Amino acid sequence: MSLNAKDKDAVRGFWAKVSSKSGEIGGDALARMLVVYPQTKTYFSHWKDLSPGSEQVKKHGKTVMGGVAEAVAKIDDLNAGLLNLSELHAFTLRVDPANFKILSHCILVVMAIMFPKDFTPEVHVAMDKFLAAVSLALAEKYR
Ligand code: HNI
Repeated sequence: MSLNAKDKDAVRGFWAKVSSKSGEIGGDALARMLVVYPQTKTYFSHWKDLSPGSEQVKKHGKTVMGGVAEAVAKIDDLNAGLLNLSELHAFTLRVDPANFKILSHCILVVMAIMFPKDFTPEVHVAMDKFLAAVSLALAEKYR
């Protein structure tokens, strides 16, 4: 299930097209996660407003996509590249890794909506594999 050279090219190419909108992608994806999978709200109970479009949702959406940008840059060694983020999510935030799959799904949905032309089946499968690899790398430090 690892990314081959063609997948990596597809991820880099698609990211180059969409990265200037990554804040919006992240905000929408996070908002969908919180609405469609309300069990994910527990991790953000310290926020004032968890509704779609709130300042905190928008800001954190941007932050998360900063992590995705870092992952694109470190696509050849995600475990090393995402080590700090993995430690943070495992030991400090204690996010159940099942939620990485949920957020990845929401990111894919938003990318497909925002970029219907560029989100070809080839890009779809490459981004799906990439986000699965990112999720695996984020869960790397759990045990
Ligand atoms: Ni996540 C903080 C990246 C999935 C809950 N998260 C971050 C930060 C980044 C980040 C970057 C900020 C780190 C820092 O402050 O140094 N998170 C990512 C990425 C993914 C992801 C790239 C997957 C694609 N995080 C998730 C999921 C959850 C989650 C699925 C829970 C459902 N993350 C958090 C929480 C914080 C967080 C909670 C702290 C936010 C805050 O405001 O306290």
